[in-house]
Amino acid sequence: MTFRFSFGPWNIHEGSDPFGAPVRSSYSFQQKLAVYRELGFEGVQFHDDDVVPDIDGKSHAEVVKEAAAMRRMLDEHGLVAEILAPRLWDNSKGIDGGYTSNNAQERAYAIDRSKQTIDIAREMGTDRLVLWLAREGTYIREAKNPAASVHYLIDAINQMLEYDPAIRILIEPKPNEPMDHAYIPTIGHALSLAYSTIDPNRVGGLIESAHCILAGLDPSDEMGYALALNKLWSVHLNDQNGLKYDQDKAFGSDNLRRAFNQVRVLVDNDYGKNGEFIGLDVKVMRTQPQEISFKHLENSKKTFLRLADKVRTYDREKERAFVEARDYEGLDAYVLDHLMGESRR
Ligand code: 3MF
Ligand code: MG
Ligand code: MG
Repeated sequence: MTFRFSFGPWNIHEGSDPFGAPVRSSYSFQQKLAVYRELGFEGVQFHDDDVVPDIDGKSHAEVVKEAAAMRRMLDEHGLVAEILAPRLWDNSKGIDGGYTSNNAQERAYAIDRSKQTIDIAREMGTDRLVLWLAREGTYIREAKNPAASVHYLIDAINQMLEYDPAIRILIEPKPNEPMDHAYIPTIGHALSLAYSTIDPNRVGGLIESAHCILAGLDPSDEMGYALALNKLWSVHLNDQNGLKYDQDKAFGSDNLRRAFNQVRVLVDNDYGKNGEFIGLDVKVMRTQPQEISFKHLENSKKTFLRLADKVRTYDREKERAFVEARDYEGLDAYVLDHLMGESRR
């Protein structure tokens, strides 16, 4: 099995956090594109305004022209666009959530901007629109009507599906941050939303490891749930040390066994057979000097490939025998030995 890897340009960043300004100077977009190939990545994940800066106020013709120019730039680098995501959370009109805002004009803006993102996706040659529902939730429960909000979300997705008969929508769930509580915290929530739309076949999910961990859930079981329903259309592999701020650590850097199980469920279920990418959503540590600030990408990819090898060489017969005897202690020890590359004396 060969894997196609992707990441978003935001994964190469200047190191600012809520408590401190940037610590590294910026790489230009061209420099970032050059890094993709060097590190063995083929897919680029985009926000709408990565492709069309200052998108508000630009005409349809301008948006399409700029998207076409970006596509040519990707072609020159031998890269493809994997996904497009409307960056609604960064806009003053999305301050209280776009699709679920109490304000009808803000809801309309969110839908219009999503349609514009679909135009960009079409021009860039991808049918995958990602909705990270960042601010679709509340800081205090009384601020919005949770049942009405679900209907607003379904209505918004329906309008996107109607707008382009070829577009597919990937919902990226996250339980909290930036909001106190999000309305679509898990893949189960995301998929029940999918089945409530006018075309469930075109609505699926993107699962980020860290978001599952923040919900107190295991990423491999969440992935298994979506895979069973043929709804896992992209992933944001990364890692997270418990229930704290969203860390986006390098894949496997916190819990190697949890990472092994994610690779296992992906490989066992033939993830990638329809061209799905192994996507990363990782942030390098703030301490890294600029010239070595790509290591988190390199390390995550290497860890994935090494774990894929561990999945390939994992002894299924042994597993079957342990399971049959219900010797889960034996199975546990075998998995640890296998991951550590040694056998127990
Ligand atoms: C959230 C996402 C992205 C964010 C990105 C930048 C598609 O987990 O994956 O949305 O924009 O993380 O902060
Ligand atoms: Mg994250
Ligand atoms: Mg993500």
